[in-house]
Amino acid sequence: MRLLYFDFPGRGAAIRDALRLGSVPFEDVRISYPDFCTRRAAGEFPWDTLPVVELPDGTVLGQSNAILRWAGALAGLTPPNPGDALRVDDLLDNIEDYGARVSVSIRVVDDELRAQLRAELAQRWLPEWFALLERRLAEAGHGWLVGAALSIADLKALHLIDKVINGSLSGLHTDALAAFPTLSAWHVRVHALRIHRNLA
Ligand SMILES: N[C@@H](CCC(=O)N[C@@H](CS)C(=O)NCC(=O)O)C(=O)O
Repeated sequence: MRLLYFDFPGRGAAIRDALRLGSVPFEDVRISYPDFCTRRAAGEFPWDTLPVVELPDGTVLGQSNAILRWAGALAGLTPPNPGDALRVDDLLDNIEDYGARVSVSIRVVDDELRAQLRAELAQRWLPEWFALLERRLAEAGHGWLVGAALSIADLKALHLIDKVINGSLSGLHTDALAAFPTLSAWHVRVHALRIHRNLA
């Protein structure tokens, strides 16, 4: 089986993590943007976007949350009971919503508008999102976003949070989690698990 994505974390990182944590064999194919454009023009990708997964039976699919759920099922990182599986899905869609706000601020070409969008993210959207995640962690009560174990929701949230606090996006602050102690502790916990499993 092959996973096709760009050579950066983006929407690929949680899928790669899930497959690796579950010791699921896969080929981690990294595609350059020019190569993507050529292959997209040739109609190679089902939705003209990445990530894409190619299964051994020839099935080719490409929606990141669908692929992540499938990877989670193979890896044992989706909860078995329907209520918790719903909670995971709820979070995956929520993370896409906040990710879209971040993506807009990356794609925009006007510097002034970018600075304005980043200020809104830093002052409003990210603190709001972090507070919501803190509440989810408190409700779940076991140190993970859903249930009593790490799930694909933790992995997807981790990679978007890392993107907004790693200092690569101007106007967003590396200490943005400091006001959220439960989320900060979770962030350390998920990274510790990744390091322990040689993912970092
Ligand atoms: N809803 C899709 C969105 C996929 C998507 O927008 N992928 C981006 C990379 S994260 C892409 O392929 N961008 C290339 C482009 O639009 O030129 C999913 O979740 O997989």
